[in-house]
Amino acid sequence: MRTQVGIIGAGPAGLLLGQLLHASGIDNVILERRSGDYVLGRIRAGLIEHGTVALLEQAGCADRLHTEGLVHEGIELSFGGDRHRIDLKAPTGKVVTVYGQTEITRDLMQARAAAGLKTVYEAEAVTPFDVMGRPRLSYVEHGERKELACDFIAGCDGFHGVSRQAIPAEVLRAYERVYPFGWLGVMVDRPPVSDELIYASSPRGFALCSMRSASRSRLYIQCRLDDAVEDWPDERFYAELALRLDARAAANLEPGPSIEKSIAPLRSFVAEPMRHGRLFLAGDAAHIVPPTGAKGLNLAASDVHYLWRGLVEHYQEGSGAGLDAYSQTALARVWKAERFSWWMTSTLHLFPESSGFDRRLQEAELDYLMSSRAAQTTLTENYVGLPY
Ligand code: RFL
Ligand code: PHB
Repeated sequence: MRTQVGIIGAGPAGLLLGQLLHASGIDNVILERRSGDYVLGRIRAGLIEHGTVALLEQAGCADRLHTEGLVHEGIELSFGGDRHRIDLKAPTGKVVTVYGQTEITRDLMQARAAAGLKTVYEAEAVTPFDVMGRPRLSYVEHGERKELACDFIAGCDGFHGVSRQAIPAEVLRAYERVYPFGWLGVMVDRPPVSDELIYASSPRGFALCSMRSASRSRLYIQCRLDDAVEDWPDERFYAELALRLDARAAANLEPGPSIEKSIAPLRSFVAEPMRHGRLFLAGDAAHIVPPTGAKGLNLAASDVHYLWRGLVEHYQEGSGAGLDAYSQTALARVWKAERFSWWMTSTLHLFPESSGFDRRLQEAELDYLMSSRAAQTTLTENYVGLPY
């Protein structure tokens, strides 16, 4: 089998790249380790930048997002017993959209199926070969060993994928910070606590009240790294969440039976470079951010934007300039999102080892934020998404 671009991974990065390439007349095949249902069952991101929305439009996959997505013009910060609104639209002219990663994935999968593009689900032992010469992907399908020859390989296989490992250790540099806590997330069919997202910083730790629709909430609390989901029956979760919110938000919280509950550790990670020969990394395969800034999926989308434009330049104009600049261009934006996500995490969470001095600094940071237009502009222009 032969294709122009062999894509590893059918998460949002791989599926979006596939649709954009198809829209530009570039042939591609996706190899995915899991089943389609498994991929759709992973509950993750919920907040989409305007740039990501524009890419989904260009891919022809934004119709449902525009009817069902919730447009938000602000966020709320809860600390010191009060709630404070930060307007996103006034300083930036931009808004964000609440639309689940599961729904984006579903829309992209349906469009891919409708276009008749090839996706091999449950592809085992996917391995890139000869990425400096004539790239190939070997894999096992239904017990049979197969090979896909391609011009380029896009490694969109997430943090635990194989493509980053195909870059030799002497070439790859990794930068990492692991945070001493995780997020416990609960999905529940109850209306949102507020019309906008509430990011709460409290002496008991961080909490976030997000949503998926007018009748479905997505709620998170900071938890210990050694906590297990079984340690957090629903009653304990809601009691702890209420203690971390201002009184008005706590009064609005409607407990209900959780329909999903999971724990995610928090990590910052960047691998450089994002290109090795004809192999290009995109999304979580190259970098991870803690979810506090809502940047992970949106960074995957901006990588895909640069890679898509580079591949279009190569095939339509015979120029390698975009592909040659890919790693540097993508990393410049990645590091700014890393900085912002680290800052949001550091400002809002309770660090087990923090001193009284550290906590006073956090309070001063939040106080400054609410009293300074400049500080709010810095937050908002990063939160709505820096330009591509
Ligand atoms: P994914 O989604 O991990 O997809 C990678 C795909 O590759 C497959 N794969 C392989 N396929 C073949 N062979 C192999 N050897 C393979 N190894 C792996 C996997 O099965 C999978 O299908 O990476 P991608 O596409 O780069 O997308 C990244 C996003 O999923 C991620 O950044 C976001 O979910 C992060 N994130 C958020 N991002 C936002 O922009 N806004 C948010 O509000 C937001 N909230 C979140 C989040 C992540 C969270 N968790 C659980 C980490 C909230 C949470 C709690
Ligand atoms: C979510 O809705 O899952 C979500 C929203 C904002 C974040 C993180 C997660 O910062």
